[in-house]
Amino acid sequence: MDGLNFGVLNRKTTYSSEIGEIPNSTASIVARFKGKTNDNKGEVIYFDNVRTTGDPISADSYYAYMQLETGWELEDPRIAPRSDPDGDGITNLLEYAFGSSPQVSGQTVMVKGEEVPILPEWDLKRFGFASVSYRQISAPLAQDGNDAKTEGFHVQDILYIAQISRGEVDANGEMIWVDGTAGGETVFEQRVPLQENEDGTVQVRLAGLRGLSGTLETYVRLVVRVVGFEQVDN
Ligand SMILES: [Ca+2]
Repeated sequence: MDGLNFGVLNRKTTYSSEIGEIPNSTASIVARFKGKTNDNKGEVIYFDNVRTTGDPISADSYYAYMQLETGWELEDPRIAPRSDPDGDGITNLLEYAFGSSPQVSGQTVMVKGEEVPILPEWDLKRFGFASVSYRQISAPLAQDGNDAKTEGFHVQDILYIAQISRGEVDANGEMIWVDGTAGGETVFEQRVPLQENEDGTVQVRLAGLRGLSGTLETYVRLVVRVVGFEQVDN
């Protein structure tokens, strides 16, 4: 980043700087931005839209996955998390989370010679216990999210949380969803080991801990959330 010249920033200014070749052994890069003010009256310097560009070498985050899979540039509107450029009804974010291609239209993928659904499959067991089977990125779990009961699963920059709702709504009319995070009621647990799908995903099977009510309507869902950056539509 040497040579980056900020100067006086009373106007919108764009700077770019080449870091140069990064050794293959590099695990992380720290870029430090420093600015000097001209007075001591508490002048504030803002950094906005800081972006690194380059070709990722492994798909360990949403944009790295998208760039490796498609070759699209970050400016390309097709790369946005909510876009569905292959028109199969599965947004790019979900294609990434469930390990399918954002460029191949379809609701299923081949796993060990069998066609399996890309989206989560819900099932209702005896006594109204819901269970879910879904594809999850095959990578080490983050330290802060490794228990389906309490935290959901945190893999790379994706958080997977199974929830139920009993149809109750809050003051704003929004449906109230329950999960075990933040000390909430535990509603699902993992009873069987993760199973390798051998296509970059593992199959996760969670069992419901609360029977669905016989009189009230009960809903289930799997929340998939990117952590570490706010979702932005291009
Ligand atoms: Ca799609």
